Amino acid sequence: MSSLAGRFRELWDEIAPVGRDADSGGYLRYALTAPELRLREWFRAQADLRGMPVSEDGNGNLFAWWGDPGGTPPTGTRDSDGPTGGGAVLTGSHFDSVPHGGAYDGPLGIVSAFLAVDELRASGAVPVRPVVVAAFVEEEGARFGVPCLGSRLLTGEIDVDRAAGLRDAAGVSFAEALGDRPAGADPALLGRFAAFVELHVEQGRVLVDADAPVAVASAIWPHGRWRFELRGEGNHAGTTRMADRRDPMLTYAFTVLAANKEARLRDAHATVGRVAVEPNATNAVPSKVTGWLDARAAEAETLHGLVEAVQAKAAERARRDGTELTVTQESATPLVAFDRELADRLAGLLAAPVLPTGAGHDAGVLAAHLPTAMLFVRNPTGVSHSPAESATDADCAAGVVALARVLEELACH
Ligand code: HGY
Ligand code: MN
Ligand code: MN
Repeated sequence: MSSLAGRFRELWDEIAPVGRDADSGGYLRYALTAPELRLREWFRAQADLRGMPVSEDGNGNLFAWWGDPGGTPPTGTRDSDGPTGGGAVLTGSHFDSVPHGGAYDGPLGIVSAFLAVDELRASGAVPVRPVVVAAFVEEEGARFGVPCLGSRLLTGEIDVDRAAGLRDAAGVSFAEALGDRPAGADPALLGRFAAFVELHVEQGRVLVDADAPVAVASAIWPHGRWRFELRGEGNHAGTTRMADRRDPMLTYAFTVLAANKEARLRDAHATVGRVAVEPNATNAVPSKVTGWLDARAAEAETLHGLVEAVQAKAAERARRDGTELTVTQESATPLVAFDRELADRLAGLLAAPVLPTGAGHDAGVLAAHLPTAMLFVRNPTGVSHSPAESATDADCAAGVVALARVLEELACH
C-alpha cells in the first residue's frame, strides 16, 4: 500500500489540472462554472467509490454521508427526511477559488476529508454517528460577490431572494447558475450535525515559524466588504482642463491611500483589490469608479473605526473633487470565536498550536450554529489567494492523519 503522502498525491493529481490557468498557474474555479462543476462531479465519483450517498440542500452545497446508522439518506435535492437521529460529524470545505487563486484554499479540506474516511476505515474504526463530507458553494464570493454564500444560505444567514438575485460580471444570477431558486435555510439538515471540522491550508506563516505541520484555529477576525461607488463627470482627456474636472479616479486613489494608512494606524488589514472603471478608456476622464474595500481587524470595534475613518476621508475628498460617493456594505462577518472546549480538546489530541486567522471560512458561518473547529496545514510560502500558495505532500498527509484522529474522536465514541 502506497504511503499516505503517495495516496494524497494520487488523489490531488486528479483535480490539480482542473481550472488551472496555463499562464498564471493560478486557478479560475468560479462557483458553478465548468471547472467547479467538474470538481463537483469528481466529488460525487469519490463518494460513490466509498459507498457514500450524496445529498444536496438545494443551495448548491453537497454532502457525502458515511456510516449513517439510520440507513442511507436520500439522494434527492432536499435532505429533509434523511438519516434518523442527529449527531453527524461534518467536515469538508469548498472548491471555488478567487481569480488566479492557489490550489489548496478549499480543495485541500475536501480531498483530506475523503482520505481521512479511508484512514478510519483502514483502521477498522466504525462511526457511531454519520461522518459527512461537505462541499460548500461560493465560499470565496468571487463570482456572486458574497463570501460563504452556500453556508449562509444553509444557515439562513442571507435572505434567499437577495442570494437568488446576486449577479456575476456577465449578469447571470445565482438562481440561474444554480438552475433553481436556492432553497434557503434547512434547520432539519443543520440540526443533524453535531459538529463541523474544516481542514484548510494556512494562509500565513505561523506554522512555518512554529515548525509545526498542523494547527487548530481559535478565532476568525471580524471582517467585511464595502462597495465604494464614486461618480463624477466623464469627459475628454485632451480637451478638459484640470480645473474643470470632476474626476472620480482621484477620489478613488485617495481612498485607497487612506485605507492603507488607517489600517496601518490600527494594526488592521484593508485591501482594495478590485476596481471597475466606466467607461474605462485611456483617453476619457472616468464618469464612475467603483472600488471594493475588504477590511479586517482583530476586534469589531477596531474594524468599525477603520471603515468609518476610510469612509470619512473618502467623503472629504469627494467634496474637494466634486464627485459623489456611495458606500454599500456587501458582506459582514462578526468575530468568530471557535468552540473553546472543542479547540482545546483537539489541540490536546493533536499536540498542535492554536492560532487565530484573518481569513474567512464556511466554518466561520457554521460556528454560530454548531460546535465548530478548524485545522490548518502548514503553507511554506504563507501566501494565499495567489498561485504561490503551497503545501508539501508530507504536511498534507499529516493533515489527513490529524483530521482522521479528530473524526475518530468525535464520531466513533
Ligand atoms: O476572504 C477570505 O477570507 C476567504 O478566503 N474567503
Ligand atoms: Mn480563500
Ligand atoms: Mn478557503
